[in-house]
Amino acid sequence: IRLRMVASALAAMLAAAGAVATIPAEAHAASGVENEGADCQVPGLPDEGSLPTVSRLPDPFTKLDGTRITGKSDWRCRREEIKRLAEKFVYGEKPPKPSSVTGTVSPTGIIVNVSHNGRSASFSAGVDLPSGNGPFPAVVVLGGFGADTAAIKAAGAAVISYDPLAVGREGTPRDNKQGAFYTIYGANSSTGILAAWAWGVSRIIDVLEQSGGGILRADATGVTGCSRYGKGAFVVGAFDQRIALTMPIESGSGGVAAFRAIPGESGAQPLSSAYSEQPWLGDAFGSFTGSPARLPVDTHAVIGMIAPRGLFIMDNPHIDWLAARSASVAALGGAEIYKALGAEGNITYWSAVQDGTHCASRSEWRTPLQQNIQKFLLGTGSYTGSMRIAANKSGNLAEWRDWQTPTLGDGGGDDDTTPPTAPTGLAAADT
Ligand code: MCU
Repeated sequence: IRLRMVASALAAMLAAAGAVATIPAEAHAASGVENEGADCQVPGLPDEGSLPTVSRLPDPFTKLDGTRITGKSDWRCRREEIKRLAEKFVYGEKPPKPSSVTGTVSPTGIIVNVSHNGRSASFSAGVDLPSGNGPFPAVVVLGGFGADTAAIKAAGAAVISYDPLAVGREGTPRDNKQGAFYTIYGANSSTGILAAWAWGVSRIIDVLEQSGGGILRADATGVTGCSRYGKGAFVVGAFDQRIALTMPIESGSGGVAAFRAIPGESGAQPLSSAYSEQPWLGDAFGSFTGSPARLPVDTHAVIGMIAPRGLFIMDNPHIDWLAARSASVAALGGAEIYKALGAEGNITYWSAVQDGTHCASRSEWRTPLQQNIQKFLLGTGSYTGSMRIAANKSGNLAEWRDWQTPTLGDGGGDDDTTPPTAPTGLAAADT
């Protein structure tokens, strides 16, 4: 009976919220929580010294215990393993919500105040609403360039202008990192600034949730950015399951590009350069710049952390440095995870574009950008994702894997914990 009461209360809430219920289940794959797998029991992670060399993309479906997942619901805890491996060896740890997050949302801006363990920090972001009546979905735009903000607004989403450098600065040495994240977690934190930027976006979403959703909806957030901010957008989407749509642009090395593929891609930014140019990646990645084949995860698995949520990857095949062939390898590998989860239509990779200018405004992406916003943030339209890979920067997945994509059952396999609850705190509170 209590369950039924919860269900009807939930239905009433959804009806009151209006727009939520209109988003079809497949498209509205975003979660109500930052990390659905937080309660998964993950075996001990390997030590850096014991990692085997695996020259192809590691099998994303094989768990740390050596067995393969068998059901779609098993992805929840396999994703948690990938998350922890990616934190340990690639990005550094992204801590969960701090003990206090407060702030405000207005039609022109968002203020975020955070405190944790006796340390406090604040940062703000701009808000630019589309025409019409809210509450609106929003796309967080990292940095001030490369994203088609006019197209975002014309599609009916607000733009949240986020300056990542306020949360994780560039130009600092690794032992003296700066910005709101490091004010809280310490200047010698080993977490790289991409994960710090992701933490900042998660705190913005916390504030949206607390605001009551009158201006901006908290359940329909996208993220985008170009170049270094494309790397950031990718990590933001991977590490917060409340993000419904992730749209990295020309993200290159340290972004979508498969780490293993980069050394063999002529002209691509070397991993040592991506590691040293800025503290984008975590300090631990320094051990892998010359041996990415020892990494237990690659970026195809980070794409898998986003699955089955909306993902629209944009790349530029005209500048070798941007590593678009390696990104296509990751996208093709990651798309296998979307397929296994029955959500192949939720991923798009698009590098077939004319203009060679880095972070240019591109007419080819305008329509799919708006269709992705409609599908994942507004719940309208009938868009289906696809691979539009430039011929000169097209990787061959067959050369990069020795595993096959499983047919995952609809029920659970041997899920490691209780099944996921409905995307609301209500069901959990009922148990
Ligand atoms: C693709 O992103 C970076 C690239 O990794 C850097 O090497 C280069 O200096 O800057 C690019 C960028 O952020 O351009 C705006």
